[in-house]
Amino acid sequence: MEIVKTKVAIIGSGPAGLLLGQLLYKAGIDHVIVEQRSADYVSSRIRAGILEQVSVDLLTEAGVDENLKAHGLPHSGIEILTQGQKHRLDLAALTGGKQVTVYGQTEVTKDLMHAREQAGLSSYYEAHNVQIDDFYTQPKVTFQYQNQPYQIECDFIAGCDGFHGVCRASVPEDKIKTFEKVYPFGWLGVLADVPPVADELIYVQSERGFALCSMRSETRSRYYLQVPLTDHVDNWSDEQFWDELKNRLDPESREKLITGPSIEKSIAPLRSFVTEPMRFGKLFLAGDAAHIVPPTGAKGLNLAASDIAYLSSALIQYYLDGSEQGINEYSEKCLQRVWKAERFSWWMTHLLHRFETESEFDHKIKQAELSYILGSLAGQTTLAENYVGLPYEIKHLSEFQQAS
Ligand code: RFL
Ligand code: PHB
Repeated sequence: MEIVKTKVAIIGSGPAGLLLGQLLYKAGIDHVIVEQRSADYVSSRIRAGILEQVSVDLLTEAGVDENLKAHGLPHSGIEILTQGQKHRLDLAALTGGKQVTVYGQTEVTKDLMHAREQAGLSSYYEAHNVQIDDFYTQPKVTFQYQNQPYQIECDFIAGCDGFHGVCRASVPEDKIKTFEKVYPFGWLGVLADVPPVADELIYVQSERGFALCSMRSETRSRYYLQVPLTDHVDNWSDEQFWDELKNRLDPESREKLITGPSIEKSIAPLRSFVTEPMRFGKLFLAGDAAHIVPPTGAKGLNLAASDIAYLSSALIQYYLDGSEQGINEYSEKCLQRVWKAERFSWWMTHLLHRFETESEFDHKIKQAELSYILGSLAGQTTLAENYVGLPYEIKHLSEFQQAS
């Protein structure tokens, strides 16, 4: 058996695990990443597209913002289409100048993997049968790598292994509580090399269900349709997808929509899910391993980033001056922000989707709520300040260094 000793073992090489690795590397903290999939698989997954300003700032601090600054598209507004009318929310004007950046999660992942490779840091891709043990005493991670058994002995384990990972599943049942809501529909997503229908994202509430017009660049579009949970991607030809999208759009957008062959098509179920607490002895959960939001508020990747901001800061504090304060506060601080993002994502999902079970009364109330939000400065501000991302404070590496 190969024995590896390190300070932090990171399980999962999604954006959460990679970003934590990069921030620990910057602080000179020894760590490894263990990932069950191949590097190619990880770097080609198509997922999120919107970064809050605080996430952009964190990627800048991690030193992986070169491509982001060159190719990310800053957006200062979004459109909401309801009852055939588009309404623009001027995010920047409503939030004192804040905006979001359109930059694919795929690109974030590639940038972080590239930085990791350049720095020559240890990653075990295609690790099989990953298991974590003794995280209340002396943490261990075991797995098979290139047909060899490995054991990592470490101070801490960072469970960044997503919703289906092994870390949350390893916590004793009496130490963990989960909260869940599953929605009766999914999002059918299509990626296509066609120019976006508009300069800004359009969130569409229609009698036929929700739709979203998003993008990855000026030449690559990402569109979504609300579909029943029972639907299957094979039921949707490209032509059927474009026809249904057109049916949910306003006449002007329908006219402007440029269609083309899909380069990716998939259905994602929608779920709200929170784990409490997010720390178990020397095991920390971060990102989708700890919580899931429906994608309507564009919060999943951004929450993963804010968890990592808190976790990296806590670990840096521990290794620089021996203080356990950040470690002890990790779960509570994360959960405060997580629940607010859960609430916002749930609310946006309710407001904009068609629920089969909703009565005519429920439907009318929802229309009235949307009409109120869009017609009121207070309503618009509430939506905008949640969408651009709620602020949070952490101590940065440079501040620790100045203090010591
Ligand atoms: P990930 O990305 O799932 O990465 C977890 C990694 O752990 C690995 N793993 C294991 N490794 C070792 N051993 C095991 N036993 C393991 N089990 C799993 C996995 O292979 C994987 O590599 O979690 P992470 O890092 O927490 O990142 C979270 C984000 O990926 C997620 O929240 C977002 O994609 C959500 N999301 C969005 N978030 C936003 O902020 N803005 C958006 O616009 C947005 N749009 C979306 C989204 C998610 C979507 N889908 C597909 C659910 C749109 C969609 C359609
Ligand atoms: C995306 O571009 O994939 C995207 C954008 C906004 C969302 C969800 C997904 O709310």
